[in-house]
Amino acid sequence: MRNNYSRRKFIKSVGFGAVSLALPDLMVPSGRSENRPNIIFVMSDDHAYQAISSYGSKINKTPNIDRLAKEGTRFEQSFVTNSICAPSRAVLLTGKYSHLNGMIDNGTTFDGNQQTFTKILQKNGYQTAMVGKWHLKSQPTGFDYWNILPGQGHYYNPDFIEMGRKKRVEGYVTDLTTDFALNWVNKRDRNKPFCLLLHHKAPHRNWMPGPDHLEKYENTRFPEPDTLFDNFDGRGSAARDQNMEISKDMYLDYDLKVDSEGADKELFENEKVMGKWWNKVLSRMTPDQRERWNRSYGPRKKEFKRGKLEGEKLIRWKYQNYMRDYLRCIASLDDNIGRMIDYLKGNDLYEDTLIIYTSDQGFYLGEHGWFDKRFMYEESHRMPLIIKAPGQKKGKVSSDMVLNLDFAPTILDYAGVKIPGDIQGKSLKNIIQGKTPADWRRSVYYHYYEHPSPHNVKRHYGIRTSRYKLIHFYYDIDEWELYDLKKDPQEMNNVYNNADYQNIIIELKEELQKLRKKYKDTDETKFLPGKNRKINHKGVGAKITFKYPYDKKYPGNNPNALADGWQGPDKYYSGVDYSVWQGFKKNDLIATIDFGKEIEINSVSAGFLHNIESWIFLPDAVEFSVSNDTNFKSIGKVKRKMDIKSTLVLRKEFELKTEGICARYLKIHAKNIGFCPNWHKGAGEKGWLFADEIIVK
Ligand code: SGN
Ligand code: CA
Repeated sequence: MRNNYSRRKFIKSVGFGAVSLALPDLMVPSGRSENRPNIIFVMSDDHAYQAISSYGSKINKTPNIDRLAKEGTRFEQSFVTNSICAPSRAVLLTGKYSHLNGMIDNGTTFDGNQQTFTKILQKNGYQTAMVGKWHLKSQPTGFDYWNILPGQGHYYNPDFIEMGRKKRVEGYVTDLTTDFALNWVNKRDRNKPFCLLLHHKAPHRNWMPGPDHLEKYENTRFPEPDTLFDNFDGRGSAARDQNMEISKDMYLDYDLKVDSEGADKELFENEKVMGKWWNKVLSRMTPDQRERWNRSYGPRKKEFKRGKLEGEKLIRWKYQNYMRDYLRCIASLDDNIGRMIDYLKGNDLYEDTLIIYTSDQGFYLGEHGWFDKRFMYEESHRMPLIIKAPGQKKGKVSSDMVLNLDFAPTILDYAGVKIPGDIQGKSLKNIIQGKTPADWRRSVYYHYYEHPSPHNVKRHYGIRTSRYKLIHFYYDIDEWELYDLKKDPQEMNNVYNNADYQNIIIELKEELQKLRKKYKDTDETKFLPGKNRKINHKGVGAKITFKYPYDKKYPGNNPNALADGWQGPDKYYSGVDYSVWQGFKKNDLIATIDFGKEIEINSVSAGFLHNIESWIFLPDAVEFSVSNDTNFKSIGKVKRKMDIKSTLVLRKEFELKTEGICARYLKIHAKNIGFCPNWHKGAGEKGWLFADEIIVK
């Protein structure tokens, strides 16, 4: 098998192979002691509890994850505090809610100078490592060893950044992540206990199965969720307005693997396709991998073409194939968890290691017709959580309400380290030992911020008790929802306005306020995006002519938007109002500003937006020229100083001091990147330049 061959080659290249894996380390002290167990925290990405057999999955089997559940504790009421990737990871590291650790959405950058549990472990004699998906933008801190995927990472032949050095590695991401992690365990300092964070990319979108499972489930028909055809009657505008529907928000090529290469137009009519980026992803494969892939996915494309599917039939077809790919990714994940368990057993590490399995949050597998997460509704609010602690009673199931906030203190507790007072979570050790404290929490608090964003889930916060869920959607709407989970476990009926529930609502709102106070999340405005500002300057009211017109989609407030005094904000949390920005697609911004008469110019400055996730790039340079007739003379060029690859979202001023130049006309030339560069998701597609105001003083 070709795949095995290349994996063997890889294993050799990192100097560790199957042989050393199987050898028990009898000769060396394992470095652990009674009170200081080794710790392995395994986190997958978007693994729904509905797709784990010990959680009662109706669609797949996960024998290896189930092994952990059989010997450990499975948590049935485990919740995330903010259902999205990077924020969830920041909560794990800090044991604090997003508003305190600062990582409120995927667009933010994690401040690695703050306290994290791995830094505390290091100070207390642990060696620590982080392998796999990181997604926090800043470099990892608090680890003796790290080897991470940049950004979201790739499934095939991914790049890894090992202690700052990036290289592409041949193989499948789930196998490689396990290889790197176990390799580190194998080479660790055996005089110290260790803590390893093993973070899998799988089964994150776009669900690309590994070479071992490309045809699994090919003939399986998965039961459809009851709510696959939900029409959102009985819910508010947040549920209606999202963009995460299997029916309309999946790409036929990138998500559903109906290859767009050479596809006839008719085949893709009315369907979303990704095009170039999908081909770019495919092009990472070796010829062998590509051939295997094409062989496995050829029949799907043919079937799609033959079926001429529409309406409900098409949704059903998409659901089945979404499940096939998603569950194939999980099959590799489960295999690799088996490989990890076998390694630990073979090396006499299994019994005494604290092993945690979880996902960064839950996920929709067609419930409400959706994929993705973000909502405080059940499927994305709940996360799978299995903990196997040394010496615990086997096969325990806990229905205590726990949070990802509790991971850091639980690990510190098991490591015998004092839990700092500013950590907001609670250790789960007592629960695992069968002694749930009498005052254990009876409600959990939630807050989601990333809006607007591609999936368009509104900002909301709320409270969940074992029976009720109260949610407040805010910012651009003001809507409350209440669900009675006992009568309505699928959350189909918002009973907020039902007279029978008015007393419950009063109680829940009181409790919600208490939690907001307790967790210090009372400032409603802190993470709202900045507002557009009005600035007075000499250019306001000037007339502008363009060499290339701005794009109709982003006209700013008006045709003279670049000299109307309106400027975008400095704070770019999700939800910013983009109305003042004029957008130029592929073209440079070349504009002449006519002040109507000669004026004295002491400085000129132009503001540009940087948001590469939306394909908006700062210009390389901005040149200013002046004239009183038609002969423009350059007065200076301002170069971009920031790294164009930066994923920060911000506005940058390009400012030139001009010291008393007099002129009637000012010309500005800002150079657009043209086409998205090779390293970018939109590689080869037209890039954007966004300008808001040219300030003349
Ligand atoms: C990507 C995905 C989204 C997903 C976000 C966040 N789109 O943008 O579907 O919600 O990541 O996921 S894709 O077209 O790039 O696949 S997260 O796990 O990082 O939070
Ligand atoms: Ca303006």
